[in-house]
Amino acid sequence: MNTALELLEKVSNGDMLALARAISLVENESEGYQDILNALRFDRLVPVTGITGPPGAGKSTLINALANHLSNAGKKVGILAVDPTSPFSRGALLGDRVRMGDHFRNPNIFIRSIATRGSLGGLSAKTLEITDLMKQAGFDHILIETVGVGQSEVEIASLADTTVLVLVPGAGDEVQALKSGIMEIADLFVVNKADREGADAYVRHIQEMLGLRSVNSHVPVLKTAAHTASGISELADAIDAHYAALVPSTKLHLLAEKAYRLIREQRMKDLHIEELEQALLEKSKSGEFNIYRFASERASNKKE
Ligand SMILES: Nc1nc2c(ncn2[C@@H]2O[C@H](COP(=O)(O)OP(=O)(O)OP(=O)(O)O)[C@@H](O)[C@H]2O)c(=O)[nH]1
Ligand SMILES: [Mg+2]
Repeated sequence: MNTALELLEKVSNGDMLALARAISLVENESEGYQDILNALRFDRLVPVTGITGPPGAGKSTLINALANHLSNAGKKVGILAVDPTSPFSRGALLGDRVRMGDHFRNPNIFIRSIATRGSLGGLSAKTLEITDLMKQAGFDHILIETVGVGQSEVEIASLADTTVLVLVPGAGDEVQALKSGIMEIADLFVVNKADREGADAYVRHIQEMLGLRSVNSHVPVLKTAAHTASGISELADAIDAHYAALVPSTKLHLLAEKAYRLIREQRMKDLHIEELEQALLEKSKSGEFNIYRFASERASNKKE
């Protein structure tokens, strides 16, 4: 057996050090990473919950409280924080550890930060793969934190079984968050920092907005104060209920979206604008040149 597969074996035995190493291997596409992915098993169902929302909404604090709650109920929890800052900046990692600090010595909770693709946030290119890898390690629940900027909320929705949108009463980002299309993809709304003024009015506001849309007018809107764990057990119950109610057609759709993304990535792998420029340099000068024929030939991999 090669070393990558030996590593996966250790992951499957619940070795957290091996899991950390395997995640790095996949994140960096190091030798053997494809072997690991190809050997993953999908026979054990592990609920994946994505927690998204504007910067500072309290996502990490909420995940911290939720993980505590699950751990107290005897569950093992894997947390993946998709951090907009670089993996090479130790500050970011430490920052997350400080905020999720309670769990440092809790053997039931594993925390890992991975970098996003771009400096503006969004998901890491390998979030899907790393989530599936984490599923091998015997967790009962996986929680993923992403900052809700641009496309990332929509991406997380295709990756998580349950997508939770965390908002804060009176925050400047609220209108933007509500407009950005996330209303349609959130399975649960959380109004966090409910210890602040205006929480009830804000809950009503969200409910009204949801009521205007027939697609998801039934979506629960919960209130939490994550820093004191208030409302966390209700949130955990709502997540469980959503997961339990997932119908086979929704699961199939989620799976198809994942497959679509993976196939698209593989197809795009050899496509680079610089290389196209090189290839076009001579060709485009010829009177015979036709960009549609060129593109079709390229797409079917017939490089002349
Ligand atoms: N008053 C109050 N403060 C809270 C609550 N939840 C979180 N906070 C505080 O809000 C600040 C931001 O919390 P985080 O959990 O780091 O927020 P985040 O959404 O993870 O932030 P980013 O990852 O930077 O986007 C921290 O100072 C928390 O202590 C809450 O329910 N009430
Ligand atoms: Mg955070």
